Amino acid sequence: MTSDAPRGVDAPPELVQLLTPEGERVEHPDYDIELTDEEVRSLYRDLVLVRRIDLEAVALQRQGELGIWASLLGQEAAQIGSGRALTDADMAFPTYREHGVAWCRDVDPVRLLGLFRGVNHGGWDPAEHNFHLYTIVIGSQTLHAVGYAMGIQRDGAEAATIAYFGDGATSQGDVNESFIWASVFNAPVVFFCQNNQWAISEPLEKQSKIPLYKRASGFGFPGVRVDGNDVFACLAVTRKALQNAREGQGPTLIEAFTYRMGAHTTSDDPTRYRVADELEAWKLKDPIERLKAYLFKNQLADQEFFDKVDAEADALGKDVRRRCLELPDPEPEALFQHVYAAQHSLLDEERDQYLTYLAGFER
Ligand SMILES: Cc1ncc(C[n+]2csc(CCOP(=O)(O)OP(=O)(O)O)c2C)c(N)n1
Ligand SMILES: [Mg+2]
Repeated sequence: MTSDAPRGVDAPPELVQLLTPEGERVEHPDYDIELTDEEVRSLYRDLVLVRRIDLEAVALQRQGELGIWASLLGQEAAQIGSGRALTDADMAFPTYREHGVAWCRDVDPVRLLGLFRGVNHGGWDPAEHNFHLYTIVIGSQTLHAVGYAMGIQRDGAEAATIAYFGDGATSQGDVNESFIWASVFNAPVVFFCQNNQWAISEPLEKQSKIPLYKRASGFGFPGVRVDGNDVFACLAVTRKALQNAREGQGPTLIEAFTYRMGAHTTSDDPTRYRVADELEAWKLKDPIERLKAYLFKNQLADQEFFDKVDAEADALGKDVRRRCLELPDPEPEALFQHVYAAQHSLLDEERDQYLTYLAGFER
């Protein structure tokens, strides 16, 4: 990276890329991907629809309908590419920004909104979707993913787990401990780090002196850096890492080199700590635009197709908004449910006390 280039923009030579920002298909000696035209169009549709869900959620927050929202803007390819690499049997452990992966796991977007609206504590059954609940405590889900991976390893399952986390999370003890456990127990886990260059207002250079993917070698497993705005490369690299994990070759660290184009969350104002040039430079690497250019150039899709996807996105946005506003408020006693698998006398007592207290007010 030259010193005057905006942060993270110059593609480092070791980056796995199969689709350039201009929409040109390129070869890579270690990674290739065979996709039908229909599959490529389907990836495009995924990218557009998750961006639309995200946009609607930001608008809902601005209108006071959500408490907060963590936007995935710019990270769609990293999430759809890796999410579509998973089999039904694989288990994903997300942070709070993995709306694109949730989409791939068939979690209704309104369920995500329920969490940010404060009407539930999770909103979906992880076992039903093989998609764990969102985790706000930075990095802790990597330990859960490794524990789960060690479990399925002992079951002899043909499956792997994938742990999502950010660049900032790599500085957490939990993440480093999970790397050690995964390494020495050869756990079938893929660590998928979305390096979006920022941890709220902390830039990447405050997390690491070396590229993040290189950390893996110190723990004894392979690390690879992929263009996180290239859905083909993210799919190919994650597929291979998951397959290696399922075949008993242990963990891989994937660093998806991308950029958080929005604010950290709707509570954040990135103009306070980063320059506009940086965002402008990354807009040229937009994950959706490059796939659109590829589809156009290769005559895999026409204007009618793009219009249809846009219309579908608008309808989805409307539907998500309507159903979000219709989400019922939970009963106060819901707070005490699902705390433990079995009933607990102390909780029962606390719930009764709370309900007696509430009964003292007019409702
Ligand atoms: C253990 C812990 N420490 C601090 C925080 C506050 N916090 C929330 S998000 C965040 C930054 C995370 O950055 P990164 O891992 O790069 O993920 P990104 O939000 O960029 O996707 C921090 C410090 C937290 N949630 N958990
Ligand atoms: Mg980050």
